[in-house]
Amino acid sequence: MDAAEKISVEDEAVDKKIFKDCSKIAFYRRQKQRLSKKSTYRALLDSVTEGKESTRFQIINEAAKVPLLAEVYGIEGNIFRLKINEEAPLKPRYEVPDVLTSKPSTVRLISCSGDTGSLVLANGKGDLKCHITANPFKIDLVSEEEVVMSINSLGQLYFEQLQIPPKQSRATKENEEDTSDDTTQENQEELGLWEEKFRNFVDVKDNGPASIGLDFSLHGFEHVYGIPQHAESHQLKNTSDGDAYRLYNLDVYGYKIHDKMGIYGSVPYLLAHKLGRTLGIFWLNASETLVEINTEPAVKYALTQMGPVAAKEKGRSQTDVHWMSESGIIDVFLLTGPTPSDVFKQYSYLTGTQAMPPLFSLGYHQCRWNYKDEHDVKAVDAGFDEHDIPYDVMWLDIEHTEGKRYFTWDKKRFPNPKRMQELLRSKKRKLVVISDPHIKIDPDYLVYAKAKEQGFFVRNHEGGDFEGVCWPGLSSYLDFTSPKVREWYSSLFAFSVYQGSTDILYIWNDMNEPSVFRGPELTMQKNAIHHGNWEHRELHNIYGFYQQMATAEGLIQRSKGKERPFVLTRSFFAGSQKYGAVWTGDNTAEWSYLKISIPMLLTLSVTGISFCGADVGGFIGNPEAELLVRWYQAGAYQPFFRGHATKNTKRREPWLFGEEHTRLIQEAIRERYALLPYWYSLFYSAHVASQPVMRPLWVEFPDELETFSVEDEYMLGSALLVHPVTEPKATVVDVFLPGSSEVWYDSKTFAHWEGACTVKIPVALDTIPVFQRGGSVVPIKTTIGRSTGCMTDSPYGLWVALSTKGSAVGEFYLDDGHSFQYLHQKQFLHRKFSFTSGVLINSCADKRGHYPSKCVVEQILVLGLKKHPSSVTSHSPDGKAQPVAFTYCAKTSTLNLEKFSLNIGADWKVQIQ
Ligand code: NBV
Repeated sequence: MDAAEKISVEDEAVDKKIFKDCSKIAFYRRQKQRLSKKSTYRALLDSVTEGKESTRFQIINEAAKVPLLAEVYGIEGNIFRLKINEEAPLKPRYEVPDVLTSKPSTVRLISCSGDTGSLVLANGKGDLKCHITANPFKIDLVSEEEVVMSINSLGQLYFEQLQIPPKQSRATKENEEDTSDDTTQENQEELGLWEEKFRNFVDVKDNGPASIGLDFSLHGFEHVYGIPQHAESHQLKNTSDGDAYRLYNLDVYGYKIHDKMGIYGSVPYLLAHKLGRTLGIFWLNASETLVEINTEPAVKYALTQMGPVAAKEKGRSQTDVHWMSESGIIDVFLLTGPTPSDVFKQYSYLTGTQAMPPLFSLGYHQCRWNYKDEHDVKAVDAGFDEHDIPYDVMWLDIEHTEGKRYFTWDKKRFPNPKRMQELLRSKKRKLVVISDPHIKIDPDYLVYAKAKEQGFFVRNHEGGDFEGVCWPGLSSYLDFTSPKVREWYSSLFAFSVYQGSTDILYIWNDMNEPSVFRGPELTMQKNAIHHGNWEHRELHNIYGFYQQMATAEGLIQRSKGKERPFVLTRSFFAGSQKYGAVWTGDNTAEWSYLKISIPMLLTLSVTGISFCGADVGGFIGNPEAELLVRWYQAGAYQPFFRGHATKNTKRREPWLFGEEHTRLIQEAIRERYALLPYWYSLFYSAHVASQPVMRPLWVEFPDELETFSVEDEYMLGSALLVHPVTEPKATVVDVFLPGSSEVWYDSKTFAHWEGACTVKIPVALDTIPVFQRGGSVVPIKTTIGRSTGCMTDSPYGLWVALSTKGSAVGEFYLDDGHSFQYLHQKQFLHRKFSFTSGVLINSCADKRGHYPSKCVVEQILVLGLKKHPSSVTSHSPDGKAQPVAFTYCAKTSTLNLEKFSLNIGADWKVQIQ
């Protein structure tokens, strides 16, 4: 299939035949077949050695007799790590590098073994224990005397030892412990040990079978989440009657929804939650991975004539999670919580937190495949100003280049890229251009020639450069797994090298699964060779991670380390949050895709990737005006906010759908801009404190069972609850307001409700159901400009929503919005607002930070104030007391302080009497 063919094929929905389901995956079949035979592992506890960092012992399979080496580590912050590898593999097995932020600090485990058949390892405090049973081998994770998780209690530990290829050794059969009776041609094919066929593709495996697997039983848990990316519900489903969740990064244009097939990115990290405890399982493996989930609920329902009734309480609920990977080693981190917030911190301790985005990137982004030429860009840019719609970033897709040669410009369409960027700069706007990992094979193309000369491409099985077809035609693929290649790629972003680039140009990495048009499942052959002679199969899922890493580094370097980068990537892995933003790829302009964007983004958010979004409007197809409006309204309340459309779609800039719809889109985007101070503060909290920006309700209300399955609404930070309208012609939405001691305020009408109820909210096309939680303070901008940069000096407002006890707290973070000075020079402002007993106080939240701001708070809105005040007085830092003008509305219990003017960064208070 060539590029043109691909587009025409892609006019239709995804052709699932191109992609494997589990039955087509040989290591899955092998594990299933072998596990049905039940051969168990035994831990040899007389082999235990206690090293400085870990406790090691051998485990042995009763059939294979070849020992495996298990290592248990205690890691700072209540984390356990279990590694299992062959004791003496024929050659080293791949261990994923570059994902762990630094070597995690280990804590000494104290062994307090009971009897000969078991070993107990405890963390320093003794409240967490690993109870290892020798035969059959099993590990129980015990927290405060409760077994919360068992490992290998189902006996699914599976480890294929590396073997000498059959051609080289007549003794092979002896090593193939489990296949000795399966030597028929047919069976060899079925097992896919050294060769695996799929459609017209043959995967030749020089290393033979190397797959691994292990089971985890989560006791008392029936709610599990995570393991993106799938177009599926937030809460993971049982896989017992269908395919496992697949983690294999693939380019699936118009992916099907409610499907467990792998799409663009993979984070092999699962969270489990129950009342009183949250856990995480981080399976550090970058090869193709499958995850089976089996949940047994505590309560079974029986059907009677009167309808379903809860049958007798069955012991305890349990969720079994079975991980299987094609190769590598078992390297798994057990995050023990106990709270959701603790698990987020534990995970980011291992993989890093969300990069602090430059402020502009939280504004609205305008993209299309393609904005044709400079003139088109100019006209679209002007359109925003004409219609008074703020936006921050113009995007250029692949056609901006000279024949899809990244780092170049099509001279006819973009004769003067710097001039174009100056126009954007004059409005404090930015440009993002695309840069894919495939490089056109063209000796006259400098990027190609240099990479070729230095041997920077992925190699094929035969040792030459890997060649595959992508947008430019025949291409080679940069080997981003090599530090040298990354260093070189980063250097291409230097202003002196990247002709026509300026400091307002940022980058978009697409097709980095990697997408290879004629490849198996539209990706790279698994036996392609990377740096260090590793096969592609070992590291497939981390390829895109490395491209984004090198791109972000390039943008930092071009500014001599001063400026924060912005890089959007389609493919990602655990830890990608450190390098920028992620989006959900090629979705479709249908209501169901708008709806599923919420759970998809919630899943990314709880797995560390806070900066995520879905193409507004739906990439494929033409949304009707109502859908487009609803999508803008939803997108305005999602972290990465970009309108995008594929090539053959009708133009859909916000003003092309009639006056009324233009106004509604404008309104939604303006709401986004009004809330920017809150967004930015939330990103700071994600960056420094690991808390997701977009939060499923269970994260904020972990003690309320009713929240555990909610995924049509969510929290932004801890203050706002958003329930986007995702149904056509909606006149009402059912909004669940959690928390029996909470009070919630409609952000527009100020109507309020007590929590723990579902309310019917009437909606018109201009309604975005957003509710502020009583007890919170949300900082906003009161004046909206053309772009975030134009709003630097504009005034602030505070929405103070009182709790049932009449109090509220909130935070506000500010820095220059673009540099690393907040980090290196502590040039930031971190304020705290608190309201109690009628007094609102603005105080410093972090004394280390200093950042002068001219901005004032000019409006304060207090929601839920029951009594008409007799006076309001402000007390400024110099001790001056001044009366403040106010209006009070008894009907809605709101107090509005206008004509207020106190600096946002100063200590002051306002007294309401
Ligand atoms: O570069 C073109 C598109 C891009 O617009 C889209 O956002 C990506 O997800 N890209 C995929 C490649 C082609 C898709 C058919």
